[in-house]
Amino acid sequence: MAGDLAEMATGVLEHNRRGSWTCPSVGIYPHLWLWDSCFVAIGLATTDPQRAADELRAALRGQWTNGMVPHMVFAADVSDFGSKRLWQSRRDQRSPRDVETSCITQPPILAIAAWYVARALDTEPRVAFLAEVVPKIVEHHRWLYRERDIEHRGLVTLIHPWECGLDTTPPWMDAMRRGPTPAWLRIVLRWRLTRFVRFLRPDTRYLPAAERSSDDDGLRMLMLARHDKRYGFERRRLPAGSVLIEDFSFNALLTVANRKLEQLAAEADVALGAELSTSFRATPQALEALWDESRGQYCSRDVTTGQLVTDPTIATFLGLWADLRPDRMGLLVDSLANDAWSLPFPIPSVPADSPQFEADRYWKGPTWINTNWLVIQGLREQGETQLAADLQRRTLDLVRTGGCAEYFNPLTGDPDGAREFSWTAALVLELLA
Ligand code: 9WN
Repeated sequence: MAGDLAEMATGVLEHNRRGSWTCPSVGIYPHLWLWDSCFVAIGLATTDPQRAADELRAALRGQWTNGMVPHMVFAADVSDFGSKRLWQSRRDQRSPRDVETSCITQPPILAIAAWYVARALDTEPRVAFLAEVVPKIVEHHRWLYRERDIEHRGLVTLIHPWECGLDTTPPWMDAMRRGPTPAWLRIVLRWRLTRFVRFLRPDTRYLPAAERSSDDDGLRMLMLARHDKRYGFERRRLPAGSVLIEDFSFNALLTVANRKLEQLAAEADVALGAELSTSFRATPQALEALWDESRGQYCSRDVTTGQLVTDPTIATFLGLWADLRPDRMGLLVDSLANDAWSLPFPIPSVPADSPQFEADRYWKGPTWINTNWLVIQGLREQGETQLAADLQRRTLDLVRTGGCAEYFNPLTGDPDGAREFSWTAALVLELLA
């Protein structure tokens, strides 16, 4: 049985392979996405470490001279006029000259992926790999703290939901609704005219609209990207009132990545410097300020209002791997057993008792394999080996039945979204190993 699953997963990664890197899914996602390629590398490390190393090298080809690693690197042979035109990365002198990229980032899991890959490589290629990638990843973390933690609070601020990876997650959609909305957009939204421009959306050409972001959320995200573009996608230049979020899941993953990077940097003999080390130490402590006592969960903070955005989401459980305050880690583990989280096919991206819960819609309820994988690592970190093993078994069963889908209905286990999705396949390989 495990053999069949591994074969299926390997087949998906082969199908989505684009030379030295892997796209998330042929058709709907034809380019390189940062955290997707990191998950792909983590999975491939168990079967083909050299290809895994190349996957990370390909993601780093997009790195800007200021250290930023963009969330997308465009495939040269795919004409995607709308998307490339949105970013126009080459207009910024700091972007790479040989590839086009987006101008924002994505969850900072490069160091985590590099750690898994390094562990799998033999000594000689490992030394060469670390010498090549560690200085680049260090520069990426330096950029995160220099350009996105400008108040030195220890938390990175995101400027667009696409940066958090959980794109349409309720806290971000709420924050966008509060953000500046041009008069014409208010009219379009009020009169529900967005459905008339659905034909402009590439994703609904491939998948049912009910499984994707709503037209309203989609248009707001596009308009926010255009707003950010006016200010060069630079957090420092964005005017007051812009959508700015200290995102919990991003910063929790950053904490894990910082720890991995410290290990890799020591091995590769790369100095982090006092300033970066100070920032690394500040983040876990700063994350505690995002704890919402009344609901017993971690939340993101809206930098503009200073308020926590308290809609419950899967993000809180990513704190387990960050290994924050022990009493709070215990509460998180306990709440996984609550009825709203403990659905037949866990873990939903939004709990079932939330008014925003929609079982088939993107990041508003479905179960995703990458977040399950991250929670499994967190449960292991907390010494909850039995719970981790149980979630691992249920995650593998879900894919065994439903295939390597992008996400799954947490009530029925039915597959949703793209059907041959790379990070689902890759993380299955990692879980099987
Ligand atoms: C925008 C590729 C990416 C993932 C994100 C997921 C989705 C893009 C989109 O697909 O985002 O970046 O087109 O909606 O939300 O996590 O990296 O798989």
